[in-house]
Amino acid sequence: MTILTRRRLIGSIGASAGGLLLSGCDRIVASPAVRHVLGAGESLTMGSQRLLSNRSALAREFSALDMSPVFRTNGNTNPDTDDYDSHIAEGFANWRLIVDGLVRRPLSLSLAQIRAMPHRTQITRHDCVEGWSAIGKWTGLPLKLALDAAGVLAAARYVVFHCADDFDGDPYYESIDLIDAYHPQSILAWGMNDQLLGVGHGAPLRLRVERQLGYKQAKYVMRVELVASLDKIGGGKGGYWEDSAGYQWYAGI
Ligand SMILES: Nc1nc2c(c(=O)[nH]1)N[C@H]1C(S)=C(S)[C@@H](COP(=O)(O)O)O[C@H]1N2
Ligand SMILES: [Mo]
Repeated sequence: MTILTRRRLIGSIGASAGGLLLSGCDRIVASPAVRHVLGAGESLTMGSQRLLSNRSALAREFSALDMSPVFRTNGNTNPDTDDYDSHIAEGFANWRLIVDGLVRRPLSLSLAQIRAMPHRTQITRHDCVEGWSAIGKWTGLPLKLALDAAGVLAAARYVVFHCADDFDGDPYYESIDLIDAYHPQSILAWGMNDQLLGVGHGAPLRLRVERQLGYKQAKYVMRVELVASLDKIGGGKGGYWEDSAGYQWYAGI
């Protein structure tokens, strides 16, 4: 972000934001097919049906007037590794998002490819467990589209987000279940507040999973892995803070 000119930033978001892709994407979100996937399952009991449809409800979306003048950064604000430094220097031209694990077709996507896919924009409130909130505008690839492109296998139950940063050698990672992964507001964001996502907020790609707390919003995402169990990932509790500080894995709000 630092080495990109303002003109290029505005150009790249401006070119896509008003285009057909956006409306196409909004249609995807509104389509009964997606709702069917989210609330699906003829054999489910009434109780689990209710649970699923609750979880598919949208987080509140705000208007541009509600956006916080300052959206603070938190946790790691730069992975500070040699590898990441080179990506900054190259404007993330050689960054790849890997989608692998329990998928039919593992993917390696460049940012150019990701930005050429349909995107969704949402203005939402971020709630950090430390007691602060901020309203920001996020633009990115619906996670569902990445998962569909890779072809999720029936054995997969969780999506793990591997990040480029660590705390004292323990890599930051997070995970969600497939209900949240297919939620229409779950996106891999590459834009924030009408600019390309900055380093402090997780460039070049960060998760937005709007029904959960701040620590689930993994920044610096470089790999999305589909797994059947979280047992063998990190400390086995599904995320960096879950492993190290006993935070809840399901941080629903
Ligand atoms: N990779 C990574 N993701 C992360 C963190 C982090 O330290 N590393 N911190 C989390 C926490 S606790 C919060 S509140 C948000 C902060 O996002 P922001 O810096 O864009 O405000 O990122 C979350 N995701
Ligand atoms: Mo947080």
